[in-house]
Formats: sequence, C-alpha cells, structure tokens
Amino acid sequence: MKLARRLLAITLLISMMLLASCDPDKTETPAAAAPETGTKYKLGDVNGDGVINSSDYDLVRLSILGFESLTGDARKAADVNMDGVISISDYSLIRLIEMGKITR
Ligand SMILES: [Ca+2]
Ligand SMILES: [Ca+2]
Repeated sequence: MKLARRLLAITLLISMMLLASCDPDKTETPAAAAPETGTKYKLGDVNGDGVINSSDYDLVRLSILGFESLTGDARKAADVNMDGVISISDYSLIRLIEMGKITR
C-alpha cells in the first residue's frame, strides 16, 4: 500500500511537470501571493489578480505538493470543481480554462 502511494505521488509529480513543460506561454515569474481572505473570489483565479493564468495553476501545483498553503478565498478559488479538495483535477481545470479549452 505504501509503495502504491509513493508510485501515485511520483506519477502525479511527473504529470504536473509534463503539463508545466508543454505550456508555450509559461514564464519563469514566481507565483504571486495568495489574496487575503474576505475578498470576493473567482474560481480559478487563485492569486486574485483578475486573470486565470500560469501563476494560478502554479499555486495549485505548489499546494498539492505541500509547498504552499492555500487559505480563505485563494483556497475557494483553487477548488474549481468545488469538491472541497485541492487536487490534480482542479489543476487540470485551471490549465484548461487558461488555454481556452473550457469556459466556466
Ligand atoms: Ca490569477
Ligand atoms: Ca477540487
């Protein structure tokens, strides 16, 4: 069971790295800080800057990997499928929104 979890974590990490590496608009700018709580949020706009772009899915990726803690409106905005969990599904949805493949 432990091995299965490790394999799942490694697969998730590799998937996210592959998704990030195939984005032609990807810039090297670090993800912006998450917005403070109490403000109105927009699903997918994790950093609250009004647009959905690589900074938003970078925050979700860092959250999934445990390097970033999303709280308040940032957490609500990151939970795009609204299942109560920040997961690879939310990351994928934000990427698809950013690429214009789906609309909310
Ligand atoms: Ca944003
Ligand atoms: Ca979710």
